[in-house]
Amino acid sequence: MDDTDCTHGRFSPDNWQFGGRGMPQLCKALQKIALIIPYRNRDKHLKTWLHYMHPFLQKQQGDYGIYVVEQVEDSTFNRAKLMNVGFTEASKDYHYDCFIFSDVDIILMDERNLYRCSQNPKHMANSLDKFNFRLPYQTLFGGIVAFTKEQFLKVNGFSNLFWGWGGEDDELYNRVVAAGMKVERPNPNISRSRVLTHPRDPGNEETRMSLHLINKAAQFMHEDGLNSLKYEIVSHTKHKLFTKITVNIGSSQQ
Ligand code: UDH
Ligand code: MN
Repeated sequence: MDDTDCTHGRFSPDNWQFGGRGMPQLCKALQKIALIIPYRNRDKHLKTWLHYMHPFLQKQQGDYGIYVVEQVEDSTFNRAKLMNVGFTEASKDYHYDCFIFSDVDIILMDERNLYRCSQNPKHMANSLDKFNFRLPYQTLFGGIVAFTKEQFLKVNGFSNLFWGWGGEDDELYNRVVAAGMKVERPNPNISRSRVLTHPRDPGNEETRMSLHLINKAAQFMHEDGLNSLKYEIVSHTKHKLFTKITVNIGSSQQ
């Protein structure tokens, strides 16, 4: 996949729709990209992210939509399950064929780093300022990952069972390997990114509860994921710069 048909187009402000959808005017993008952001109570980060990333995506001639998936209050945060909801709901909106799952607090620094999917699932947060632009460990798969629809279906999405901070990204890495794919990464000189600093959020404490599942990815991936996902939509609103999906995903007690 490449975007050579879309590098000379121009992005026009007319080609803009509510719900955070943008598309180039004078060319046809090869990939239709949904950006999925797991979210709760990070208004300042979201504003910053939108401020930097819309122009970034437009300069890259992206045909894209931004989905902020908000977990309703009062249960422990579940980043991975929100990603699965985002994938499922965005797929009902438009024929997206590339899904980029992104934390709200990572801003790419170099426009050559294409927000696009590749032949293999792609880990895009491999060069963060907070880690001195180095990969802290070889199997790191957190922050931002890009999957084609086919790749994401092949791993049955994320596990739904990781409540609280940590582990869901390592489990997804193991799914990718178990499905016979490998992880790609952009050149770290190009993928340099800035991380907005913050303390740990209440309701997202580090958990060891589900960590035993990481090594069982191959065993459970076909029964835990997109095909076992349950949720209730609380609201689905198209704002100017993003589509916000507020969702009740239950709690670890259920
Ligand atoms: N998120 C929210 N709200 C929350 C928790 C998480 O929106 O209450 C989302 C958000 O998109 C965030 C992502 O989930 O970027 C990942 O969560 P995180 O940013 O808390 O994870 P990270 O690994 O931080 O960046 C861990 C805690 C940092 C403590 C640092 C103390 N120096
Ligand atoms: Mn963070």
